[in-house]
Amino acid sequence: MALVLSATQGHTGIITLNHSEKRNALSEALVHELIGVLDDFRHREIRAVILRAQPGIKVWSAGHDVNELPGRGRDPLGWNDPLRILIRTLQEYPAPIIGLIEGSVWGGACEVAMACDILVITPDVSFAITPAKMGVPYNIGGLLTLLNMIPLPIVKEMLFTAEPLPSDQAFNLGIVNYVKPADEIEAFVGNIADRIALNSPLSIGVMKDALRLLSSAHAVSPELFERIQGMRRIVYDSEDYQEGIRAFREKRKPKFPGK
Ligand code: KGJ
Repeated sequence: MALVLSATQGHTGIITLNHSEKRNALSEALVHELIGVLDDFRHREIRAVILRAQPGIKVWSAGHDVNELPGRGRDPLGWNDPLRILIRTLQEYPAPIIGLIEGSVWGGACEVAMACDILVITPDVSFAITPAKMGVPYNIGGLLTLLNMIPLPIVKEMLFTAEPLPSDQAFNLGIVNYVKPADEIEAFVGNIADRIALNSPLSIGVMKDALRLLSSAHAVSPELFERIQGMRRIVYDSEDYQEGIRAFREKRKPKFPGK
């Protein structure tokens, strides 16, 4: 069974996450299929992409596949981690990606949403960024994706509490473009994609890339980078990290020793 479905309508490509049994967790296999579809769309010069889950779903995506997080002592979100590869692919994709979101969005899937160019959600959507529930030190690039979309006090609250941000707050803060009822969202998003497809794909592609480069133009010196990586290492070497992953697998609440 395909973990990801794809379809095209004129110049628009539609990607549907299709692994609801595992709540669309971003496993290596699912990410691989998703990137394969984006490659195909790129060759077919698709001008707008809609990224969605099955209609009416309760969980849009449960985030990183926790069972694929590495054991203690290895960076859980290193350069070649599937989530990292997916985020870069979405950000570097040469046409706009519209996130059509229903249901709850968890952990790394929040970053996937924030890596989309335009977000349209239903009122039942919530975004919970949960590395603190797993003892995971989120990575620098990932924090920057979040910081580019979410005001700092809200990012802090989301990261520290790991609790869901509701749709109305996400809309009021400008994190999402529109909130639409479930029975209207598909037509609404399709219409945005159609309007984008009438414009110059070259102009849009260059502006998207320029915005990506400008918004990632933070001055991170090698020293600062290495310092943050060193701090992160303390976390993924810790008992907290082991306990977080163990607790998820054992379907219980974690008890973090804080070391
Ligand atoms: N990874 C792997 N498997 C998952 C994940 C996941 N993230 N989420 C759910 N699953 C699997 C469960 O283990 C079940 O497998 C199945 O999907 C249904 O889940 O036991 P199995 O059937 O073999 P469940 O929990 O029974 O479904 P619901 O009761 O509907 O609850 C849905 C929830 C999304 C609320 C729940 O599954 C959940 O809390 N999942 C984890 C959400 C989360 O915290 N994700 C963040 C992962 N971390 C990150 O993304 C990152 C980058 N991080 O830094 O931490």
